[in-house]
Amino acid sequence: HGLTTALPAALDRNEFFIEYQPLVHLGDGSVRGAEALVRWLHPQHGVLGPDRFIPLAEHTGLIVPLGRWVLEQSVRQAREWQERHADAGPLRINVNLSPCQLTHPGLVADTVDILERIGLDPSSLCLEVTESALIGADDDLLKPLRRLAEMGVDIALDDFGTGYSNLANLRRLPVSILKLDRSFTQGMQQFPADPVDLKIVEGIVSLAHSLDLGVTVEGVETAAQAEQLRILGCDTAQGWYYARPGPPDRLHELALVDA
Ligand code: G
Ligand code: G
Ligand code: MN
Ligand code: NA
Repeated sequence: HGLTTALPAALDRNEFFIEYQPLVHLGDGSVRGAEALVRWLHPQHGVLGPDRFIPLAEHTGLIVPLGRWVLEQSVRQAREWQERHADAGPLRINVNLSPCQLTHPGLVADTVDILERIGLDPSSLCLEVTESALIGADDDLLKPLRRLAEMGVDIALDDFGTGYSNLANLRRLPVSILKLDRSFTQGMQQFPADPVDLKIVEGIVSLAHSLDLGVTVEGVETAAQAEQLRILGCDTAQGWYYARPGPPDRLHELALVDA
């Protein structure tokens, strides 16, 4: 595969870049941070999304140095936002982790090193792990996440609600945020929302809050969705209604608008 063989050189040549999509507090509409989403500016094919190359990077092991690069860039960016917007409260950064990064022995040391070197408080970092990566996870897999959580890093369960995980299992996971899959948000498109989706989201929010977990919703595209999800008690939202993924300075503009 041409893309696969081009990946290692792409990292050396700095062809990857990161777009940031704001995370918004549903209660008051303020920007609280952003999710980092990696892209590849390929010299022939133009901008490639993560779906095109993350699976290849996972397969070849390049995901470990690429993931470390994404983490370092993102932590640096969060630090810069915080310096420029001390008044906006500490803006936070969410970074996606592949399952292969979880099993890599350097994860905790690399993360600690990056946070310390750049000077970002661990509580300003959230690592997103998909629900499917943690289904049936044994203690060896959970240990590094647990250590990061003890340091104050938030762990979010991404795409929550699609993985058929045992809900009782949640207690065992060092997770502090549930990131509801976009499919639930889609059920809120009409007003009133799909009654089954309403019941499910109501149940998830109530379970999450009783376990002291935050709830983030993805894929919010309309004011009606945002309003229904706010009424249902979701805490944080992300989606095109607020902003598409974009360059880091977009967050400065958005955070300044509500400051
Ligand atoms: O960028 P886009 O909105 O198309 O995101 C598609 C998927 O790619 C998302 O589910 C996201 O979790 C994943 N993704 C984006 N950036 C990264 C990254 O840096 N590392 C990993 N492992 N996945 C990412
Ligand atoms: O980590 P995750 O796969 O959840 O990454 C978010 C993905 O969802 C990215 O591909 C991003 O571009 C996409 N996305 C973000 N906001 C919206 C939205 O409002 N609607 C839709 N359809 N997709 C979105
Ligand atoms: Mn994500
Ligand atoms: Na997701």
